[in-house]
Amino acid sequence: MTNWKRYTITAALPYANGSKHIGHLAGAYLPADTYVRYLRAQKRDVVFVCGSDEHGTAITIQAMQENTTPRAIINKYHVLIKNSFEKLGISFDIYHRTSEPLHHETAQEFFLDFYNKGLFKEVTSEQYFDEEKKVFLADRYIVGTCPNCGHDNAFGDQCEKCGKALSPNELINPRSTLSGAAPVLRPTKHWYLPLNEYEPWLKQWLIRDHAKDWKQNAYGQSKSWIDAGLQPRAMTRDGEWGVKVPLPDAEGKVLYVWFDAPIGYISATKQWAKENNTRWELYWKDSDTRLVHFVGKDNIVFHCIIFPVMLHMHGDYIVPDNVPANEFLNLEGDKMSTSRKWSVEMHEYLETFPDKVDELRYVLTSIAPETKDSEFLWKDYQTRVNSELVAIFGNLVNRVLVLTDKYFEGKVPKAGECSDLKTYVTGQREKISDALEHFKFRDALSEMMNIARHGNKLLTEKEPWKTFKDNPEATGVVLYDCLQIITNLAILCEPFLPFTSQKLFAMLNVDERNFSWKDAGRQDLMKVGHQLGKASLLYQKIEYEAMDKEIEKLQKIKDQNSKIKEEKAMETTAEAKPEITFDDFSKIDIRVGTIVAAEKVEKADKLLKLTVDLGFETRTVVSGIAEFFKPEDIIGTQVSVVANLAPRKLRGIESKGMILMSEDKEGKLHFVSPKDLTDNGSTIK
Ligand code: B3M
Ligand code: ZN
Repeated sequence: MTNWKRYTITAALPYANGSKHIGHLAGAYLPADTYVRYLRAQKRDVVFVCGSDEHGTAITIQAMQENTTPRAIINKYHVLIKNSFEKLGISFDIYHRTSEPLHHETAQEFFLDFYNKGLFKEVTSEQYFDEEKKVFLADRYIVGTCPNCGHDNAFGDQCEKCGKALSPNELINPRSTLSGAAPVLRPTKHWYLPLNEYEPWLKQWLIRDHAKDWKQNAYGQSKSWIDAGLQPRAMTRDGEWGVKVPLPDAEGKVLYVWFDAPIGYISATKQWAKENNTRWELYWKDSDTRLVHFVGKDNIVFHCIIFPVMLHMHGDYIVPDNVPANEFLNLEGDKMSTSRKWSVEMHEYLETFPDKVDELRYVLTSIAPETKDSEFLWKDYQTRVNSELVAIFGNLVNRVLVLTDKYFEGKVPKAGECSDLKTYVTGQREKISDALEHFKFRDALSEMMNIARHGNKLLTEKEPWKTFKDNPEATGVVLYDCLQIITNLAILCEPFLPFTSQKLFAMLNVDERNFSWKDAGRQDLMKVGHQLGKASLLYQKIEYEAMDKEIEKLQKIKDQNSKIKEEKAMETTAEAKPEITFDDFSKIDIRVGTIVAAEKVEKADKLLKLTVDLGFETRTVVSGIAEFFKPEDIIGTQVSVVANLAPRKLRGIESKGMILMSEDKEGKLHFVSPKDLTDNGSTIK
């Protein structure tokens, strides 16, 4: 169906426990905003909702760790994130909060609806409880020894060392990450959503009806979940922070954050409807409404399986017609991560480049991770701004306005007889519309830019500045056409570049409200004789220095992160490792060598730089043993060296090989040496 009467557009509710980066922006908020602006430009009936996701174990734990309250955390980040979105031109109709009473009521109403219909499964099971902190522990907050590989910091849901999926009661010697104490098992009751019972419905709705119109990631991920068989999933948690379970015997229980958060879209719509004197039900319960969820790929199952099942179970609601999920945006060769500081946070970008919002929107749409992960590189950002926005779009607008000012005192000159521009621009409008309808934002943007390219080509070919002396009318005809082109651009660029569009309309001295999407293509948008406004540059070039600064900032973070990693790698742990084959073992070339020189590495407490005679050659080896040995005491010691270890740089020194050490219970290191003196270079096997 394409004749939708109205649209409910959602963008994933950001967790209000930290700032958000440009990867989040590119993943959900920017494409959602572009789509919504496109719908509004056609005067379609649309509501665009978002808000803070303010519950969840993560926020509770963070508050505990930072010695503050969940409330303090969410109040801080709600404002920060909301302001950043506003400045970035993300035009939500409402930015709500899941801590609002209206949301709590709405989420509880859903819960009670299912409860009263007897749809939940009540299950009592034993779960780990931290007696010191008085909380039940989510799987991630329990660590212990992996039963599979012996790693002694395996998480309750997975061992990161051997990759095995675990449940907390499989861990040997479990400990709480909150208090360090051994948790105890306690029985606790929860309410489960029997997802398995909705498999037939999901198969029909998703696998049969949406195989063609959904993006591969959303469809593929959901299908493989369904194919693997669905399990009942607990919709409640033990805890204080969240929406209270609205039952008399549910003291100390709250709704699971992924139960209440998507309902946040509904409560946001309710609040908006209240403020705008309309009925929220039209946007959630009328089958003529198109519901679309914009999310990143990590949110797919919640929006394609769990929430649709909830809407379906309730019965009165529509289900999403599409979930245009994006992949991830990486940064300069690495996964973006706020906690590792490897990111460009939205508010940081705005602080550094406050007047370059459309520039960011442009670049992020050009490289949008629509079908696979993509990469943000500062140099690429600069190139795209300078050689596309400045050199193509900005340059066209500037030339046209300056020339019109020069030859016609800024008044729209007379038109020529006929021009085939109308067909061209109308065609482009249709291409852009079609791409946007199919959530192909990159394609849509590049078709928009083609119009600007077309305008530049016209100017270059016709050279109106050359004809003016002998044939001013010819000059006028070209400029007339170009003025129509840039007016069309002002309309068609708006979904992508709203600030540019506004500025351009002001330079053209017209009210943008007089134009809608369907006007694009017309060649009489600028009337003959109309007085244009004052021209100014749409964009400024980005200088190399600004980019170097950003790259340097990241380099510093990279150095810090690798230092932390290095130090971690130096900490030897006493754990059993998984079995290896004889072939694996025989790949290691262990040799006897003698330390012939040793010195401390500057500014590194743990490192010694050793020169080791291996018989066949003398090598430099950097070793993390400085806490245990004085350089002068170890010269002449025969040691075992892993001789074929790939060289690596430690504090700028290339280390070729590794000295074998044994670590005792106190963590003290001892050389592993041959019992009797032997030849340097002897193999150990
Ligand atoms: N807050 C997860 C996230 O930020 C979550 C989205 C909720 S959408 C209903 O990735
Ligand atoms: Zn393991």
